[in-house]
Amino acid sequence: MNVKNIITSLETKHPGEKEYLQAVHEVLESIETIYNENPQYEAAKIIERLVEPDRILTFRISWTDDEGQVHVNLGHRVQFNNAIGPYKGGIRLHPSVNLSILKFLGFEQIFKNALTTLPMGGGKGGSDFNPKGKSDSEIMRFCQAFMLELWRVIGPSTDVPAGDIGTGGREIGYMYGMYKKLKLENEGVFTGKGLNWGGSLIRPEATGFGATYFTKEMLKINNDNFEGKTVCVSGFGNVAWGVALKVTELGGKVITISGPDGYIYDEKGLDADKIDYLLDLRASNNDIVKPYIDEFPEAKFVAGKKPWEVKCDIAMPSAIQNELNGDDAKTLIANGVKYISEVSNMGCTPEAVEAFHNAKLFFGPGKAVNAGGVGVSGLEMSQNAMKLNWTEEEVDAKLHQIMSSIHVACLKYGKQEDGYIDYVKGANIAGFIKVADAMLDLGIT
Ligand code: 2IT
Repeated sequence: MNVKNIITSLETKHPGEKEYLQAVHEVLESIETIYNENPQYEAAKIIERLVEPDRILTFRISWTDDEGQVHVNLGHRVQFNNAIGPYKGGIRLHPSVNLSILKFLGFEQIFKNALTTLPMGGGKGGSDFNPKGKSDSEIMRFCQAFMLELWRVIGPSTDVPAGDIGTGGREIGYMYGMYKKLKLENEGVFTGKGLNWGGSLIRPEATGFGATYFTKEMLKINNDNFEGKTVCVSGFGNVAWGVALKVTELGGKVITISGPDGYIYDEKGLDADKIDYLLDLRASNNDIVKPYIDEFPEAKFVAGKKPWEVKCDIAMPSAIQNELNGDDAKTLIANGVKYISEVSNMGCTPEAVEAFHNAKLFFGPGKAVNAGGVGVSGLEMSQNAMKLNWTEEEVDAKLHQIMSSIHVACLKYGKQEDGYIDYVKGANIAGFIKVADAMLDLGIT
């Protein structure tokens, strides 16, 4: 394999799909050596088959707002690879959504899902619909219209969607309600369901909790822990909330959160009351963080900026792709950051990752760090298939197990000769080998 040639040919075939090309480039760079050492991969054209989705469904969604105005959005489902299990991945509802973003997310999902140890392939879907500021009934009408197309291509053994940015428990409810109406089955396609109708305990917290468990492992191999560490978190959605809860519980001090309006710096750190307040703020369907300082005047609001200028021991980007760039990385490094746990999917730009690697810092990539979310989705599927529910303790213990096994896999394939752990390489190689070997076993399809 020649990475440059493959990327050049993909650029010609898919011009302008920059996030997708970025994600593919990162994985190919990591696996190049191992790929070329194993000629059976090249012989079966594993890379050429892996970088193109199995199929993509694109569809129009028409819905009516509360004033009777008609709106049209675009929806997609990228079914990327199902070598090791049904396509699995969330649905993103955000005005920035386009095919490049969903293809990058679907591609990442293949390796992430392989790392969980559970039998799940990779997929992703979404729409450029903006849920912010919409009424409950507008959200319901949109979700139902979205499902009128999507239901045909999903199913418990085919493709199992879930939440992502803009899609939480409420949206999953409306989508799953319509799916059941159309399909006349109740086998639990969709994860992130409500507890009363097939959901799993710990699923809402799973991404943030899992990310914190993974970071705990990164600290542990350095004989370190969260106690007294300052942690900069971005975002304040479902994922950032889970991170804040668990980091605080483990003795870390979460000193920032952020929204599109800017960031909050709370020197004292978040506590249970502040985290509860954040939940209410989010539930008010408003993604701005400034109101926090009205409630907790000792904190500061910094308008229009990201929190990476704040001095911290650990940085945990938990908002959206490419939210931490090369300059941010330099600032964090100059301020003495020691660990970077990428909780968002591809939250750091390639320049940022390179800067962290050059400084020999511990950088956990999203597909390892945030795999707890889809990991517990896999556990939700297991519970649905067995038609029983595990307790909170059982699910949390399994989540722990999943995250530490991902950490072990990263060490196995990421440990360099000088002892430095390249978690990016580790995660990419471990995920790739599992999927590639499955593809070899399954023949040319
Ligand atoms: O990025 C992700 O891993 C998710 N949004 C969760 C996917 C899932 O199927 O639970």
